[in-house]
Amino acid sequence: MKCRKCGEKASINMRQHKLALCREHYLEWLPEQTERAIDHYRMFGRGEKILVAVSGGKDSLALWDILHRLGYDADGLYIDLGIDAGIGYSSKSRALCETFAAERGLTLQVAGVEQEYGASIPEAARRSMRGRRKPCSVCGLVKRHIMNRICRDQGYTALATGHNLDDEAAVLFHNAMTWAGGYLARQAPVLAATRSGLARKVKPFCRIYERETAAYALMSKIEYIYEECPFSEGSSTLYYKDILNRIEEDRPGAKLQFYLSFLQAKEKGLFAPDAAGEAELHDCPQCGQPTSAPEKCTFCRLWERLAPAGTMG
Ligand code: Q46
Ligand code: ZN
Ligand code: ZN
Repeated sequence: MKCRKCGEKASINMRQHKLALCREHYLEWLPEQTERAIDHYRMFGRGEKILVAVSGGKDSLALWDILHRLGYDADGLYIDLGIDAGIGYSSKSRALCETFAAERGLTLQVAGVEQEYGASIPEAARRSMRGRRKPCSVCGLVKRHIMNRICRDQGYTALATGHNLDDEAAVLFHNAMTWAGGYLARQAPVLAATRSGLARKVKPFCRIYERETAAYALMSKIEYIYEECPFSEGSSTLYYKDILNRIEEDRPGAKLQFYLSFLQAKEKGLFAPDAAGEAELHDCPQCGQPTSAPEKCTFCRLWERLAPAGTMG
């Protein structure tokens, strides 16, 4: 197999694009594709202050690398969840993010959940009785809050995450199985800020296959954590990813078509947002973030419930 651009030996063959490329041309091609998505969906422009949520995995580090190479003003945010699970998951992934940033002279913000709020994610989940087996709902809540807080306090206008096509297609598959209208209406490459001070949420890799981000990370010698978060085991996302991979194997390009056709259908109004489902938002009196809860937001109430009088400051 030869590189389409230079005729040298190809390092990657992408059946879904009928395209084979050598290392050098692949490392040019993926940033070009990323930039196209950024422009096409109007994610952000030059001169904007962007925050990239990095987990230490291949997708988010490849994204940060590419935004930096494309010349965007992008800082990183690592949220230390305090997950050990016998493999030192958080400390290992944090160290990889710190090394990545230091080697490139980039700014990495680190927010430690335990240091800032008094309990790690698994502990908060256990003590709040919210998902004692799986801390994912507490984790999602806390991550969203911290990302919003840092964007608001430090003036970032866009928050970029490393979600790739496989992630997006799996979520779409899951939601389509139950025609979850509200979720389908909100799934998009760009989520506009609902309030002033909140950042727009963007997914520059939404059209990029997971295999392509992995190849980029390997070819550009990015050191990333190979293990997934131990709590992702058995998740429905992994289940749907597996099914989609089997379909893709028989019909290269099926995943991309599934996702892009969904976006087109949505543009034509197939999944109009359910006005009744859009709850009125107000600012939480404690932290100031928008919430639909009657008074304080779910995040503030979570930490209150964890602190029986006299045991925590
Ligand atoms: S939610 Fe759950 Fe993830 Fe948090 S606890 Fe791990 S698997 S990291 S995206
Ligand atoms: Zn080439
Ligand atoms: Zn609050």
